[in-house]
Amino acid sequence: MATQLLLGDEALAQGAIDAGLSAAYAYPGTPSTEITEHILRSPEARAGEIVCRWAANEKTALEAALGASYAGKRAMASMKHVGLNVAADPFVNAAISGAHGGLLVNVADDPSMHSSQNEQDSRLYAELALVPCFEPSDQQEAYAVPARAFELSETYRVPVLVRLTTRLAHSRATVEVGGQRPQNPLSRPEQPERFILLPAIAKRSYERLVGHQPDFVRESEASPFNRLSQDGDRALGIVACGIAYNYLLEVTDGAPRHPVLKVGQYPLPARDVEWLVEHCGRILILEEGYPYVEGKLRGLPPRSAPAIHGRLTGDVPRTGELSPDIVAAALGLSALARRAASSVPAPRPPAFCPGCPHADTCKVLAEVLVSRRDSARVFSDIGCYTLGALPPHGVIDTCVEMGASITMAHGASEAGLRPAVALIGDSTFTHSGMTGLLDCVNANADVTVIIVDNLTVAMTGGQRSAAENRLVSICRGLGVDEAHIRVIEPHPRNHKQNVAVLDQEIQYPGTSVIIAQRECIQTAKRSARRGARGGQE
Ligand SMILES: Cc1ncc(C[n+]2csc(CCOP(=O)(O)OP(=O)(O)O)c2C)c(N)n1
Repeated sequence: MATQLLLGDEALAQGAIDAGLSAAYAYPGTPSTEITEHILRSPEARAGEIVCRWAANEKTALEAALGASYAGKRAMASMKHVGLNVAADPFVNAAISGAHGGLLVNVADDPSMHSSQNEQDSRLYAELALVPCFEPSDQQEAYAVPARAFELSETYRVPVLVRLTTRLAHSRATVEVGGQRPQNPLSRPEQPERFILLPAIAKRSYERLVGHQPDFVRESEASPFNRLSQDGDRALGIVACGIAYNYLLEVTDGAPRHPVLKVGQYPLPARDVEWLVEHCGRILILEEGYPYVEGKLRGLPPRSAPAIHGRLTGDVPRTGELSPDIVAAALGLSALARRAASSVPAPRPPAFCPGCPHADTCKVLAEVLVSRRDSARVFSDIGCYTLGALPPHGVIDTCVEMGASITMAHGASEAGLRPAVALIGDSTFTHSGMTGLLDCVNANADVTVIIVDNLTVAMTGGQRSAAENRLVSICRGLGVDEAHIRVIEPHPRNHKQNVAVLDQEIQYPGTSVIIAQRECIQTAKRSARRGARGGQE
């Protein structure tokens, strides 16, 4: 055994490597990105020839992992919570086809929306797909989960969801690591037809999956990630899920005064829940995300005895992430000594980096739209360029979810709202913008699409973009008229001519694409530094 100082994300990745992982696919997204970055940097992963790739989006990542699992290998796909919306189709259906080699779907949820547009709770997806879910409470458990999750996946031939939340994903602790399992050999599924989800086969497979539900409950009851302590004052019983258990230990100096059910594996361990309900006067539920366990325990109509307390009753705030202070308050303990106010940095509004090419594109947009502001709308997307919504630019009207810029502009234009402009990043375009552009071309929609191509996925730290230097040919291949695919360099020295190009294309009553290409100022600086150090960084 050795110890390493690891983020929760990294501990999960290292646990998977040590548990015989062969293939890892992912699309970046905070707070999940470091899972894949750890594998990309790992000497063991390199020595073991573990395939590790950024995919075009979460759906393609999960499907590639499913393919590796079909080939008998242990595989995983990693993403942020909203990424699972994109990958929901393969996720739910892979539960029916089943896995062959162990298959993990690692999802990092972002309660409090530190870098997301919602705080959806991935445990509901595990329930929707009828598959087990793990939720580690600390970095050591994040390391231990993959071995157990791969085992469960291979025993029952189902994908398994692993849920992290922001604070665990992004905080470091020492983790004991060691004991590498070999990778699986290449093999074919024993019943290959279960991967053909024609209705007759899918019905049988679905029955199989439903039939395993009691097994999953039994596995949860026997799991080392679930633990019931019956000690202490039974006036109150506590259910603490995932990182909430860690907070509970923190505020009680490791010795809670009441019985505690620690939950780290779902479905809920029914026997332990029953014990708590039968023996405790009241129950307090501590969980990050939705009041998921709380809703189950309250029942419908809500049970009157024992009373169930949590987010639904206001004992814990209904939204946002938990903290030790919130847990202490819910237990009626005095809040922990807060850090001196002066040591907490004042929040700063985000802004474009000095020299960012997106800022130049926003200036071009502002100038072209100034005389059309009453009618023109800019439908945008998620990425650094979304900062164009904020002062001093204020040129963006929408940002809903990845890919929604081109498609919303299409619908708005056909509804009569013109000029309709779509502003989308290069990675977002290949993630989920290309199909929307095809719709525009097929309808010859009056939409001007600006792809801000900074040659990287800047928002999440500068991963490689999926279609580096191939955007023109992709747009051509999707059928955009060659004469209306324009490439500009967003730079102050080109401002005037870029304004003229955008002005022309907005007047064109069909689908046009402007590719505004200049490298991200941050990746450019990094590669310049690397160059100066002879390639070392
Ligand atoms: C479904 C989903 N997956 C991942 C993310 C995280 N994310 C937000 S924007 C983005 C890509 C940004 O890259 P790009 O479009 O090239 O714009 P840039 O930040 O480089 O300007 C990613 C990965 C997300 N918000 N939603």
